[in-house]
Amino acid sequence: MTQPEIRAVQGDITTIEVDAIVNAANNAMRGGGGVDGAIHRAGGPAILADCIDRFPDGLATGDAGWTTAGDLPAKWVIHTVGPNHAAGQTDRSLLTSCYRRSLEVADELGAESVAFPLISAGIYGWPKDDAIRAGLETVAAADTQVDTVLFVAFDAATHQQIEYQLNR
Ligand code: AR6
Repeated sequence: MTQPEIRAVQGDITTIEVDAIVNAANNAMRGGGGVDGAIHRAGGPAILADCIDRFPDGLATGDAGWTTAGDLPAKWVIHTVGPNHAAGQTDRSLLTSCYRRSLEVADELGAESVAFPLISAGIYGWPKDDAIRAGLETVAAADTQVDTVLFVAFDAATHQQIEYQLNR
């Protein structure tokens, strides 16, 4: 059993040079707002084309699947669908499943480094402190060949919150 090294970084996930970045997508997998919109904008149309091709029916909540990363520095985008807390999906196992399934997909790809955004913590309204805890504890307990996992926060305050939980 190997566990990855976990680090917190601040910035725009589309610029991070890792093997795979994770997208907080929706069930349809045809783009959206937040980090999803940023990834499709920065990666170009190849990502949407691959989503349509490989996921004609989209993805279930809690599941993950990969596409090309198009023009991004990463090799792959791993799309995962977090629970929409704001719409009443409060089953935490769906959120932890996103992290676990994303790392399983990373293992299928042979990705050694993976960057996650805070899944469900934006438009989907999962309370941020618990979204951080769910991500960190699931990755820390995962049995994966991935050796480095970055948690990417868009803003300084969130980055500090992640650092705090990581170091306690
Ligand atoms: N880099 C890193 N983090 C980011 C970036 C970025 N470029 N942009 C936003 N974040 P969200 P969700 C942070 O709303 O809550 C979309 O429409 C953001 O501050 O992107 O899972 C999808 O299509 C927050 O902490 O994802 C779905 O419909 C985190 O990423 C829905 O939103 C997640 O916020 C998914 O909502």
